[in-house]
Amino acid sequence: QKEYGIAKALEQLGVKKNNKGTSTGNLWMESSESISSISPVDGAEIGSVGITKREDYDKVIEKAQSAFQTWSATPAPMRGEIVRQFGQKLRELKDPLGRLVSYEMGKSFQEGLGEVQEMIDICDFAVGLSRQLHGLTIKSERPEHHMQEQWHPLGIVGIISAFNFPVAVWSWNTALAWVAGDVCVWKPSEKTPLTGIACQNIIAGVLKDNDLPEGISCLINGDYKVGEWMTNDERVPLISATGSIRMGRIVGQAVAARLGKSILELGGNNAMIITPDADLKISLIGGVFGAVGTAGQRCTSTRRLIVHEDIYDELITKMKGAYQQLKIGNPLDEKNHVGPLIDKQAVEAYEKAIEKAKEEGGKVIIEGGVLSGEAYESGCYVKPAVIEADNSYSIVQEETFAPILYVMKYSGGVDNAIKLQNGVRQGLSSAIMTNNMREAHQFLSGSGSDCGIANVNIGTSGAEIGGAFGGEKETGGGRESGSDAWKAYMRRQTNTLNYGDSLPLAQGIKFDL
Ligand code: UN1
Repeated sequence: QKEYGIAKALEQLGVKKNNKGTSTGNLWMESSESISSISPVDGAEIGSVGITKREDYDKVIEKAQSAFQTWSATPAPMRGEIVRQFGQKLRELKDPLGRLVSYEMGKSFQEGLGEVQEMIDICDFAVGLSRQLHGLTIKSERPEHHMQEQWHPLGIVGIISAFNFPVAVWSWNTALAWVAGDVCVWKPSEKTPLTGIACQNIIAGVLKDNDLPEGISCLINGDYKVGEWMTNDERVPLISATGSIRMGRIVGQAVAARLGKSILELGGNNAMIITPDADLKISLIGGVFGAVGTAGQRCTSTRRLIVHEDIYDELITKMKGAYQQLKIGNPLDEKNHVGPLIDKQAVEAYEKAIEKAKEEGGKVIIEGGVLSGEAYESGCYVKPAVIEADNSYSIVQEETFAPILYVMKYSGGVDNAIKLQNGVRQGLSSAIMTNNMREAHQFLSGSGSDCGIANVNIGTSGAEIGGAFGGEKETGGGRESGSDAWKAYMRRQTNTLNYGDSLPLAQGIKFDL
């Protein structure tokens, strides 16, 4: 079997067979227990990573606290320079890191490279931002007074990330947090721990080259219990968590109980509306990529297609043709479109969801199924499925992280389609395909899509880093990445300054002694 350059990639990234899993910059701590990383591509064990011990977690937090003293006092543009150097290293290591992402997570090599590109892009964004952490000046109601707003570093940012974007989501958080003057402690998904080691090695090298203190970038590993140490820890003022709604509910409540801050980026149930005025060619590409890209394991994956009855049959025929052309197999082989699911548990969830959809009355349009035999030995490869379903089915209301697309018809005006699209508990991404200006604007209006992301003539997945990323309702409300998402990583301070020699009180209150 071809090796696809994995051994060389691991070497270039400094990832060993057995890795210590707890680190503050360049300092790595021993552990007795470990997590092994199994590739869904071929079922092979790629390597292992040590699980963080409680006492080492405390050491990590102490190192982070002490690094924060130095880092927060470093001018923001100089912090930006460190992020620039990190981005430069990512450019140099784009191929091996993209390859490891593909091999450990299972997404196509192209998408692995795309993920590293997102890291590079957010670094560039953050470097510019490091000179633009602007506050407002505000006119005071009092004579000889100035008012202004300043943004100050927060402290330690705890990052809990998911397997599906094992490196990009971390970098969206860290690149902003670092220029903001914060230090970061990262718990990657236990399903993709080796990409975590690779990233920590890269930033640790940059910190060492610049003689910066241990603790600006820390790594911890383990399951939810290790994550819980952070969510319950008052020394960590902000937790940024990406993952399931179930996880987000637990994390959000724990952080709120200690009145900490959180950024939650949870599940989506993203729909694409296709109206009679849609360009069917781009609708098809956008819809199919959205549903099967990353094997349906993006938060932004297209789960539902809401199609006008007038074009329904034509679209379904075209979908059948497109799905027939999909090549499923080793994601490192560039001729394949669809790689494996992350593990066998995910395969089970996929099978159960299809069963459930059938039980509830769903009509299979494109048959799914688990693939076996040569090239599918890992047991994680499945066929993308399309099921005609009703929006009210309980399974349609849930996010199944797999390539299952539910299609449904609408009739009448676009408001009927928007009602269906909004008729779920999640609110991450949404799309309308139309050349009708009225429909497009209605979709983007306040009574249109209720999602954090709403696109016209573009699919639901593949957002650029320049915009704020996140969603409403059970998606958790957090925003990461571009626009002014940086503000969540800083604390706002309002300053009122009196340069006169009397003390007028606000609201005209008189108080003379
Ligand atoms: C995710 O699935 O958690 O918009 C992130 C997209 C990617 C990021 C997805 N840029 O699909």
